[in-house]
Amino acid sequence: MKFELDPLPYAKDALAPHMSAETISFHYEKHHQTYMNNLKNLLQGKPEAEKSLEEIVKGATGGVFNNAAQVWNHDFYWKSMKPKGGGEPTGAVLDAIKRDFGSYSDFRTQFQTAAVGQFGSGWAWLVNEGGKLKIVTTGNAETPMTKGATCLVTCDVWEHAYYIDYRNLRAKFVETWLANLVNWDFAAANLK
Ligand code: MN3
Repeated sequence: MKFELDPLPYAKDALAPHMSAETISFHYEKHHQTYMNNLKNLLQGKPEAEKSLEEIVKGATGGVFNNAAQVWNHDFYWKSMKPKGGGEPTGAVLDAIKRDFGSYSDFRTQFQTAAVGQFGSGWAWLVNEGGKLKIVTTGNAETPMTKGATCLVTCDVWEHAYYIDYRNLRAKFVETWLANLVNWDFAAANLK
């Protein structure tokens, strides 16, 4: 792998006012970049450095796993948001949500509850597992992609994701993320 972050899919101020340019600057240029730097240092001169990021995440443990998975999770997170995102999806994603959660409103409530209920640092995900959509949460760097699930979107619920804009109010952040930020086009592409 190249050990370079993918560029952000939008300008740093493109998600304001729901997510500030300051949050994105710290999160992408400091947190995300640090995981990449750590991974590069850990794998320098080792055969794993030739593998793809996905292969490294799936095969690693300990510090290599933590940093590689956080690189992957954050790349997936940036793509899970877009300017003027959020709200109720349409098309195949909405159909699958209705099939597996009953209604969009029920999905939203369950996602909110799961994301707010994840104790400490972690992630809330919408995944496709064997043809059924599920909401899962993971702690720290853990990621459903190592467990055979196809990830559709993820919300980062580490404090660094929301503390500048929302302080301690994770519930307000998740509510805003669902209403204004989540990228259902990305979910639709991952569902195909
Ligand atoms: Mn983060």
